[in-house]
Parts: sequence; C-alpha cells; structure tokens
Amino acid sequence: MSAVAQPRVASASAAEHLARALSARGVRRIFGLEGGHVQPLWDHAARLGIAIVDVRDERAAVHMAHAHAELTGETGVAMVTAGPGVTNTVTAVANATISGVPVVVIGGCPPAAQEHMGPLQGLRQVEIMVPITRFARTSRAPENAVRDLDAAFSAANGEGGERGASYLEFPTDVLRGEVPAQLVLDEFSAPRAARRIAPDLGAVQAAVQRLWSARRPVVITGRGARGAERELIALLDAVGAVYLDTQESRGLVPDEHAAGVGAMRGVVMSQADVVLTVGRKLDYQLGYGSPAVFPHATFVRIGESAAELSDNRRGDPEVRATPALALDAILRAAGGRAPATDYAWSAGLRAAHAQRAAAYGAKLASAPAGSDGRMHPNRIFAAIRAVVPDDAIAIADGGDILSFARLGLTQRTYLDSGTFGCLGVGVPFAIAAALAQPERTVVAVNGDGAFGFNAIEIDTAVRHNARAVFIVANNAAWNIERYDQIVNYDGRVVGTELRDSDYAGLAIALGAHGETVTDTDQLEAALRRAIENAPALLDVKVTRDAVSSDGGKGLGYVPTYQPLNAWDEAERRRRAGEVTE
Ligand SMILES: Cc1ncc(C[n+]2csc(CCOP(=O)(O)OP(=O)(O)O)c2C)c(N)n1
Ligand SMILES: [Mg+2]
Repeated sequence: MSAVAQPRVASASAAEHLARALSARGVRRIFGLEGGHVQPLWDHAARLGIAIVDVRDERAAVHMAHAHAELTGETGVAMVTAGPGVTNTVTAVANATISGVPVVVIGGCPPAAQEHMGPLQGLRQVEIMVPITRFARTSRAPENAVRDLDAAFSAANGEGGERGASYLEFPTDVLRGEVPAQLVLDEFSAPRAARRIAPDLGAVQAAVQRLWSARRPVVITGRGARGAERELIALLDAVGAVYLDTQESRGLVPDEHAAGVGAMRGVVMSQADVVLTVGRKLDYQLGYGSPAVFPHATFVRIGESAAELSDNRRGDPEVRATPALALDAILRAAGGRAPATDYAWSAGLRAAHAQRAAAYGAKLASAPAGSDGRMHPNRIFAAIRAVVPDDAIAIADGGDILSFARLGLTQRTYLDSGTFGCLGVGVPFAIAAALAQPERTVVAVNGDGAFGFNAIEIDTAVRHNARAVFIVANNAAWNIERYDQIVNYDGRVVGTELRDSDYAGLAIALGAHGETVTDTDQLEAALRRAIENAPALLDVKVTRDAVSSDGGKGLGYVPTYQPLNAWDEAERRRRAGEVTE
C-alpha cells in the first residue's frame, strides 16, 4: 500500500491546534472564566463548537470539571486565566487530586518577553500547583503544545501513577505562535482506551488461598473498584463475604444484595478476620486499617496504584491490577471451591443490618423538632425519599448535614465533599451534573455554611439552564464545629454562628426559583415545585439541636491518633499495650 498524503491545513496557531486536539479527544464542554491570557484558546474552542460554561469563580469551574469527570467517565477540562485565575483554582485542584479524579486545568501566563519584568498577572504558578497535581508544566514551544496537552491528559488519567488533576499553562505568545501542521502528530490527540492492568497469577492464587480459608471475610471497596460491579458481586456471592462500601464507591453493589451490612460497620470491622480492599486506600475513613480498629484482621489488597495496595497496612497478597481483571482471575482460579466462611456470622450481620437500616428509614419522617422550634434535618431526607426518584443524582456538602445525608440519601449516584472535606462543592457539582445529564433529577443538599462558598454560581446555573435543585439546610451555623465548641471547649461558641439569611431571596435575585420552608408539612410539595421549576433553591430552616453521627463521634474535635473518639481510645489502649477485643 502506498502512502497517500493527507490534505492538511498548512499552518495554524498553537491555540487552534489545541482546540482541535481537545475536540478530537471528545471534549464537548469546558468550564472556565475568561481572561486575555487564554483568549486565543477560548476563542478557538468556541469556534469549534466546544460548549463553554462560564462561571463566576475559577474554583467552581474546577469543581464542575471534577463532577463532570465523575459522572461521565471523561476527563474534566477547565480553563482559567493567569495569576488570580490560576490561584483561585487551588482548593478545587487539590480536591480533584486527593479524590483521584481526572481533571485537566489549562492556565494562562504572560508572554516570554515580559517574564520577570513585573507583568500583569505574573506569578510562579507551576510551583504552586506541583504539590497538588499529578502534572504541572509550562508549555513553552508552540510546536509542542499539543504534545504537552496529551501528557497532561495521560497524567490526569493515571498513566504511570495515580489519577488526579493536571495543570498545564501556556504563555499567550505560545498560544499565538504559528505551527506547521506536519509538526502536530495525530497520536497526541487520539482518544485512548482506559488502562487495564492484568494481575500476576501467583498473587491471584495467594488471594484465593486467603479468601477461601477466611471465617469472617469482609470486602471494602473504593473509587478504584468502579467498573467492577459484576465481578465484585460474583466474588461476594462465591465467598459469602460481607460488604462495606465507602462514599467513593457508593452504588456499586445494590442495597438489596445479601452482602451489604453498612449499618453494622463498626461491628464488622472489629470482627473481620480477612479484609479484602478493592481499589481503596486505608485512610482515615477506615481507621488507617489499624489493629486498634481491625483487631483480628489480615489484609488482601487489590488496586492499580501503590496507594491502594499498601498504604498503612500491607496486603498478603497485594494484587496489583485493574480490579475487574483481578476479581475475575480470582474467581476463575477458585473454580467451584467451597469457602470456609461462617455463614451464621454473615447472616446474623445481614439481619441486624436490615433491621437497623429499616428502623432508621422509618424514623426520618418523625424526627423531632429542636428546642428552637425548627425542624430536624432528617425531615429533608424523608421528603427526598418520598419525592425524588432513586435514579436521581444526589449530592451532599456540609458538616452535620453531610453526616445526616450519608445515611438519609439512597440514590446510587452520589457525590459529596469527599476525603478532603471540601466544603463548597455542592453547588458547582450539581450544576455540572445537571448539564452532563439533563434528563436526570439532580438534588444537592448543602449546609448553609457550605452553600455560601459557591452560592453565586446559581447565577451560572440560571444562565446555562442547569436544572439542579439546591437545598440549603439552614441552621444559621457552622454547626458541627459549633457543637465541638460546646462539648469540648466549655461552651465557648466563637465564630461558628451565622445569620439566618434568606437564601431563597438570594436565589430569586439571581434568577432562580426560590422558596423558604419552615413547616415539615410543606416540604414534599415544595420539593416537587423545585424540581418542576429548576434551577431552584429551597431554604429549609432546620434546628441546631440535632447531633449528627459524625458530630457525636468526635470528627469535628480531631482526636490525636484517629478521626473518631472510639477509634482514638482503642488506639490509645493499643499504644499502652492493652489487648483490644
Ligand atoms: C473549606 C473548608 N473550611 C472549613 C472547614 C471546616 N468545617 C468542616 S464542617 C464545617 C461546618 C459546616 O457548616 P454547614 O455547611 O452549615 O453544615 P452544618 O454542620 O451546619 O450542618 C466546617 C467549618 C472545611 N471542612 N472546609
Ligand atoms: Mg449549617
């Protein structure tokens, strides 16, 4: 076959090549805030029909790119201008990296001829971004711009490491630089298939040995397990293991599945003899895997990266692989082998779980008002259970309210403030969700404190017709912190009270539908109207008196060794040489 020369554009600016590369990669939407430094690329992206979601603060753009990536499986893309445009993204960039979500942030910076001369919006931005990204680079040669963009996408998607945010900046003169078409290789803008790492067979056999000889096996999943639903369920069935999900992997295994024992989390952790982690770090949410929290357990670990395989507790074995492939290989290697699982133990846990979960659900709708006469926050979740479909996208952000939401919301698609505890994600996450999947209902439950960070983005929701429902659980306080001051600092409440502001009025002023709800009887109807008239906000006046699970367990206090008081005490006993039972 003889090579046929393809017709090519003779030459174009780096900005035009970059816009084409983004389009060729399948990028259909960019979140950002304009500035002259990035305008050449902004303009070419728009000319190619890439939708630009223009926000009011760059942090929100990166939160939106994060949620977009979470919900679509694509790489989220944000574009921000030099200087404050870049520094405004820091919190959201760190959050994406800590959450392991692939986001590419494209920044601007001054032209080379002005470098070190005191230019407008000049700053050593890459140095700020290095510790909070997987990749941070200035692209200095126009002919390498598309290659650098490809490298940023690869790093964000975890090629050779963990997933997270990439930061790539272009000086404005580089964006304007002309690049002959033959210098831009197609391979740098070709979409890539998701990475798949096959397991080592020795490790697979060792995992079978461990799992099939366990008496009390527990499987715990994290973000890395997404995409392995089928294999995960098959393994749970084959081993008869019980299952704990975490917020990162919510919805992987349906609630009805016989392995689910989420309401018995503490008991399960204290009794397990073999714990299989799948794509999950043993971070603070899992007591760092400490023997104080898992006194009888050894660990088997499956994951693609070191962080999921060996943080805090070593696995025996550690199966480094894409979880779906590892689980599948384990199942094949086990064949029809009978597990040693104590089925009376797992059945007992399951029954106790079912009873607890049902009792919890039944109590939501009768949760008592506080001494201030305001409703219990759980009334919000009773109304959501009654009105919002299970296939909706649920989002939670805040302190106490996040703790209530984790138990109150039942939707399988769920996003929240995450391990970074990143207050402020609720509004931008909901907007990106509504834009990515306009056919689904999107409900975000926010504390009044958390809501404030990105409240102005309701303006963005209105301008882009992002039909999300924002619920503000308004207790006029940063309440989980206020509770900590009351309990642990002799009641000296300082800087944790807020105004009982009119958030419905705020939403209306920004062009959205807004209602204040003070009466529990009005909640369901108001929620229906909000869904109908979205974008919409419900300002629900809730009591400060309700103590959340996180608040009650000491999360706000920040104990020394562990995130929760009970685990911290167990850790102290372990350090003192006492035996934990
Ligand atoms: C950006 C940020 N600032 C501060 C905190 C500390 N913090 C955690 S929860 C919380 C209170 C949140 O208040 P609100 O959103 O109103 O929820 P509530 O506890 O009142 O339900 C604070 C200040 C944080 N996690 N993130
Ligand atoms: Mg509050």
